[in-house]
Amino acid sequence: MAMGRTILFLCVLAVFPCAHLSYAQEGNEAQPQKCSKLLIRKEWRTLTHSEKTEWVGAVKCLASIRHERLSLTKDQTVLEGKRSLYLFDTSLRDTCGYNGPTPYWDWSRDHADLFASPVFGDSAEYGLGGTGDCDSSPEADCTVTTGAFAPSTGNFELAWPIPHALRRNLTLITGWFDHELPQNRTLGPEFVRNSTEQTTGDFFRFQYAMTLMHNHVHNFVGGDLAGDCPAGLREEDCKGMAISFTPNDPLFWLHHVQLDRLWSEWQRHHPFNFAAFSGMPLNPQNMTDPRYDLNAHADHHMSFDVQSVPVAPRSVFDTESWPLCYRYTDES
Ligand SMILES: *[C@@H]1O[C@H](CO)[C@@H](O)[C@H](O)[C@H]1NC(C)=O
Ligand SMILES: *[C@@H]1O[C@H](CO)[C@@H](O)[C@H](O)[C@H]1NC(C)=O
Ligand SMILES: *[C@@H]1O[C@H](CO)[C@@H](O)[C@H](O)[C@H]1NC(C)=O
Ligand SMILES: *[C@@H]1O[C@H](CO)[C@@H](O)[C@H](O)[C@H]1NC(C)=O
Ligand SMILES: [Cu+2]
Repeated sequence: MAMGRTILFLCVLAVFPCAHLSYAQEGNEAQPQKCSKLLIRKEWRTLTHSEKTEWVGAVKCLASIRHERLSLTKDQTVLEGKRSLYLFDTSLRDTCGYNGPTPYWDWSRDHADLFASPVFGDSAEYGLGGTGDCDSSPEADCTVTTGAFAPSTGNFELAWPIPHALRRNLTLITGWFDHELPQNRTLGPEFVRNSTEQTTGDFFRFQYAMTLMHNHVHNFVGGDLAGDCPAGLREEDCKGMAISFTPNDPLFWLHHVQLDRLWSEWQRHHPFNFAAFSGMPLNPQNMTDPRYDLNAHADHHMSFDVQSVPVAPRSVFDTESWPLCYRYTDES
């Protein structure tokens, strides 16, 4: 459940499809509970090789547990292939025995050369792999061939929401937008600082900046993180999908934890920010988007997808309280 905050947040942001996210709240709400300990979240490059290896191992463990819940398309068609059990951080720990820190990717450290980021490491033991092979053959499909999730590492296949290889196509200019600016323009420390320091008390403006950073990392990485339809699947099967492919890339979790960390930084930047929350649409011209809820407020129970229990934003404001129980290493 430790991913809950980002999940919640981005569903409010609602520019990227939210159905790819899930929040599982455990326990009994009527009984206030205390954190027995605080888990620590750390930047990926500060993890030791053995911590990285353990995290990668737990991700593979979780991704290998297949189940048959959820139909995938809007018309309730279930696609071939068992999906992995992939409800993240809590399951990594409870189901796959992970005990280490929850990692995040602070991409602002790499803004000047995102391609050289340590998150794209090629170690077959603990690297998350680099850009994919988009060219060697028509079937190459931007499959990631380096790192611990490459098909060549053996008897392992990611499977969200169906079994298929991890794909990436790192690029600063995607070609998807007119007059496109480089996708890293919002990923440097100055933009991040502006986002947290120039939006005091204004959730709407903070949300807007967060959405840009969120989307631009998805766009830069491409492949699964951009939710691309795998080559083996018919385009029309992908189109109606109620669940996005984006969490198939383990980098998804590192990126979303970073966004959660920025929210936490913003909350601590000024007392007006801590409980600031609103359901304002990002594009006020378009009130018809069903994903926007103008009436959303901190006590509003928001549902995400069929696997998740609705949760009120207020219950996840404080990362150091139950049910979240974590903190970031760089917080004082
Ligand atoms: C974006 O990346 C390019 C190429 O790596 C670099 O020259 C540029 O400074 C970066 N822009 C920002 C805002 O970091
Ligand atoms: C990969 O990204 C480049 C842009 O840098 C684009 O031209 C190309 O079509 C993409 N390849 C695939 C297979 O999506
Ligand atoms: C940060 O804010 C300052 C002051 O408003 C502005 O001049 C600058 O362009 C902003 N930088 C970025 C990267 O948005
Ligand atoms: C408004 O949102 C709806 C639902 O997502 C979409 O179909 C429509 O194209 C949007 N309109 C504009 C002007 O963006
Ligand atoms: Cu996302």
